[in-house]
Amino acid sequence: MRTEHAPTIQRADYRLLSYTVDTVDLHFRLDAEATEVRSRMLCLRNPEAAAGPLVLYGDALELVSLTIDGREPAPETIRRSSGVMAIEVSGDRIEVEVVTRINPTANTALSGLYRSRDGLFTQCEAEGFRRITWFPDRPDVMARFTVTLEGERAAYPVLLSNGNLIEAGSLPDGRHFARWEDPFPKPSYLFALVAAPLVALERRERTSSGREVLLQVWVEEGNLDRAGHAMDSLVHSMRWDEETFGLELDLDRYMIVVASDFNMGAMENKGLNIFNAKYVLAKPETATDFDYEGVESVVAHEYFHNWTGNRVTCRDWFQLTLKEGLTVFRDQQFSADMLAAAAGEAGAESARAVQRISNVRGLRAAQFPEDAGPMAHPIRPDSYQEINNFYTATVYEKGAEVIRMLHTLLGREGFRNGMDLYFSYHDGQAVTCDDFVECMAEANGVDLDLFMRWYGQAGTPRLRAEGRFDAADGSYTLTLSQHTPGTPGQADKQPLHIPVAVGLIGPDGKDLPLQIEGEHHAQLGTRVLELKTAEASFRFVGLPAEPVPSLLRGFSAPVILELEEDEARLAFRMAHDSDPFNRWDAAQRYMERVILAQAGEHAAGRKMVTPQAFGHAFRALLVDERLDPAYLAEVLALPSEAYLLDRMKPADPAALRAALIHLMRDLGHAMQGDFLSRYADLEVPGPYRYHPADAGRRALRNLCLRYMTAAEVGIAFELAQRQFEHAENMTERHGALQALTQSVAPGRETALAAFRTEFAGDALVLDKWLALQATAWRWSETQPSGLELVRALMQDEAFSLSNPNKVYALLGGFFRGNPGEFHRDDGAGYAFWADQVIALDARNPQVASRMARALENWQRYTPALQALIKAEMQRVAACEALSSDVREIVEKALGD
Ligand code: B3K
Ligand code: ZN
Repeated sequence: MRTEHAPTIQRADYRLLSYTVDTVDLHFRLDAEATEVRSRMLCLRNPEAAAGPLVLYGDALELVSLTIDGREPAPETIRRSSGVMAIEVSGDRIEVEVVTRINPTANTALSGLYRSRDGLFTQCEAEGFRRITWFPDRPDVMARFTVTLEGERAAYPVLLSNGNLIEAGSLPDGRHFARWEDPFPKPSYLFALVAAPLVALERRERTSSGREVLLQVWVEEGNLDRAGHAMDSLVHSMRWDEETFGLELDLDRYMIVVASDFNMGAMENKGLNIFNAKYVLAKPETATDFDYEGVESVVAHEYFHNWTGNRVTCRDWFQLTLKEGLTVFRDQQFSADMLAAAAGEAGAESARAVQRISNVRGLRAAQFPEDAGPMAHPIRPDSYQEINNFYTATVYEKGAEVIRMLHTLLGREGFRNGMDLYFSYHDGQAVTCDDFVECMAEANGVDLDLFMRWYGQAGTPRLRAEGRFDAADGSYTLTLSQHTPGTPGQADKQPLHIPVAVGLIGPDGKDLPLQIEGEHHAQLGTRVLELKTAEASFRFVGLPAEPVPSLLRGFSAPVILELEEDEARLAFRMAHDSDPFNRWDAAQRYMERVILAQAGEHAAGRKMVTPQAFGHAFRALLVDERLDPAYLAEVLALPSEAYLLDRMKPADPAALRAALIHLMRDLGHAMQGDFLSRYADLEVPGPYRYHPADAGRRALRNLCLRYMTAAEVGIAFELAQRQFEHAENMTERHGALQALTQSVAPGRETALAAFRTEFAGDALVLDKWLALQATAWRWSETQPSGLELVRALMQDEAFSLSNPNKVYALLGGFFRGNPGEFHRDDGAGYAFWADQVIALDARNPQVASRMARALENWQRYTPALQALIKAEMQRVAACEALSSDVREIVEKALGD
């Protein structure tokens, strides 16, 4: 028998609770197998809500006792249904005491209180607090928390919770306690505790108003030398938020704690952020430049949540993008500013483009496919079965794009004024996306009603552009039209308010002055057109010659631009577009065209040939020493396979892989001299420092090496080998190992084995080792298939099904990062996928659901693959005890 469908929660069903919590006093008697939690709540009747019972939520709890105003409630006053307890109470103030018992070691879902290595950690967002105690576990219930932690001193020498430490001391029998008080009312999802043997890197800083704050990064003994970069990133984030938004740290103490087992990147618990080790620990020998960037941006993201998320939080989980879209936008701006500051004035524009490119790469690879599949949802969804499934690229990344559009439309100052108003109205409240956008509108005296459609409409809009030049009067008419394809449950779409940043390039490659008919003056450079209807035309006048349009500069809206451009135009923009983002995008479009054409040839059994003109355009950039290396590394890197598959109809992963291999080999071979000389020139002298300029050189140098080893250029294997052996930092080490792995290099296996031995005790580095192999292409028939390799690696001690990072590295790497190997035509990859999803679901539904999502877009593949995937998906769906997480995914994918 199958389990029931999980109930669907509707946004429209939101109701205020009749009783909320004013204060809560928690007492934990910590034990790895049996922790006792006593919660005393002062609950208040909400005068604005309809009369009703006290509602508490609980999940996987052993209830020890429950009293209301000191008495056990009569059984007939309690109604219980799955996970909800409704108690008939009377009075405006009631004291509720609940005692529960939980088993952190048995909690393999890593939600609630769980054990990781020698410590106890919590993860409460979205609904983990109800796995600790019965509570009105909703974000609109904001209470003041006091927390007492009690445990064995030897096992748990460090006891942390939110806010300020107000008392600590010894207890009999080798036990001790600590009492924490958080002065800010907060929703239960921001509660946290840590009890573990840890040590802290500490720093004292002054906030802009002169208050001294204590910053701590807590890590396992022996890892203090990897905590410095996270600390620096935290201080930079503090300064940035003070300078950019006038927002200051509000606590006396701010802690970051590392956990080795963690479902996602990190969590913004008030004053006590808990982080996946991957986003804290970094030292040159073990972390790549990319890891350093990741640490900086995740530390910033969680820090920025203190205002956008914690001080002002979400009324309900449908509003998730209120805090996530906004906070991603803030962390993206922060990273761009950090890169620009490091680059200096002359390099700032290109440095910012590098950041923008990486954001857009992410959006196109993850969010566009999501928005075109069975899980498509607006940034503010209307319904869900499992909220954990809605921490998506749409809510986060498209959500950030929506905020960015507001920033573009209102300007920096206008946006800041809107933010100021938002905090002045809503500090300390749980609010909605409408409240946010209304502040933006009010502060700027504009009407954003039409703009609100971005919050309710799913799917990636297509922006069509057509230009007509009239040589007789020197005018250029640009007609923009929009269309959004239907998505599940939302067939009809309305026109959206789309900012379109435009430039017109003259025949000499320089931007032309832009003057729209009726205007008195021309303006130089880019300007933003606003498309608010299904179609609109803009007539530019006074043009000396036919221009080449450069549209959607800086990716001014999260849309797919449909513009007819021949190869000559693409090459022209690749060489001249003054907007560095669009210059990159021209190269990507050209590559996409070449790759998809070649994949088509391959699928039809014809020979693949790289067009000469493309080679010329590519080479012109490769040898252009005026371009910043970090930027050039982005320009010369191929579009992601995920994005290309999304653009391919039907998606044929094997043909695509063949085309990619062919193109890399062709380019590497044809330009070997250029790759070689750039490789030689780009060497970074001196000891490692994490600096964008050095990182850019290393990135481009590693990319050159990859093209060369792919093409089996004689000296390349030797260079890669030498780099692997002599590198003193992980960026170069890893780059060399990747170049060896992604090729037929004879030293491949030996290098992998040496790396495995050298880093045998280092979980994070071993994750890289797993991921490199999971994502390896098959460069020759003599190499093992991806599936064989992944199966073998599952037996390696470096792997464990219970550690999320390992699952993401090996299984995630294979399912998502290696389509060419995963989508075998015998379907063995899919059978393996189903087995793993089922096995994982029994331990950790959130991790399982992420893996399950790797095949949700199965209907995009070739008919033969579709049939194979469907059968395996049905096998998963037929399992008796699936979590609501995985069930929602497979049922939506199957269209049930
Ligand atoms: N807010 C958390 C994400 C929680 C995910 C819960 N399944 C991290 C972040 O976005 O900063
Ligand atoms: Zn976040």
